Amino acid sequence: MGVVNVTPDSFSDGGRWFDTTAAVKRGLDLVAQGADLVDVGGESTRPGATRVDADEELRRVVPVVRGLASEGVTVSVDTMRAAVAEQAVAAGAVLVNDVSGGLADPGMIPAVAAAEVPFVVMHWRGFSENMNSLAVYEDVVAEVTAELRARIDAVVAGGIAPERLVVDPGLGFAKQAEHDLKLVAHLRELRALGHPLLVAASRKRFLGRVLAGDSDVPPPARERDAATAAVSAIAAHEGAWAVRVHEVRATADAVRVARAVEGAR
Ligand code: PMM
Repeated sequence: MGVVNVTPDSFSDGGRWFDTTAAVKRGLDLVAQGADLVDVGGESTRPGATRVDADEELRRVVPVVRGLASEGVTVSVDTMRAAVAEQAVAAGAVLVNDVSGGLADPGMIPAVAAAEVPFVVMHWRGFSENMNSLAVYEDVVAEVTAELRARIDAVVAGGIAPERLVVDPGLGFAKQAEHDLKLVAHLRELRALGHPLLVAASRKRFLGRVLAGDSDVPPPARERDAATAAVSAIAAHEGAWAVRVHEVRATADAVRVARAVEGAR
């Protein structure tokens, strides 16, 4: 899954694709690099980000979804708003990726149920403005798994078919670097929830921390793509359904290698 953030302020690629034509071109580039689907978002969720209003989010997202879908690209929409999900699906999106797992907007679950499209349920504890204060766990793997299970139950009770659900540990969302690493080390437990697993480590802070080593100076987000591909290989090896990344080529290669090694077992 390649990422196109149509935002001025996403932490790793903010401002680069903040124009419909550039964003559509970027999505096509990601497909050429090997992406099977392109995730289009219009609201930054970096820590501390404030929310964009719904009209602005629609203005950013819908033309890009339409442009990519009309080129035959499989498009998902990254949104916490039901109205954006609905209009994106009408414009050709075939999957709704809600980082709040349906918690941010009470209209989301009924909207996705009615649209009959797959839904990504991500582990989420609160909006970006204050999510760092929510990064408190005794056993992050057990708590994230239990909280995801509760969300799955709620989403299914709300009418979305269980076979349409994808789960995601929400790396970096109300999590410190050590929590993210622990979750990547225990993807198998998340697989045991019984749904396809999406892993989105791309360029995130925990990779910056790992790469900083003793220097304590993380490389900039755009220099974390090799580290991202390493997580992609691990995720593929652990049976993830998809990985969500900003640069696709290295990850597509990593996933191919992981699959070939699996095939040689
Ligand atoms: N992370 C971001 C945005 N959308 N969606 C899912 N399903 N999982 C994630 O971890 C996730 C996401 C934040 O990253 P970005 O703004 O750099 O793309």
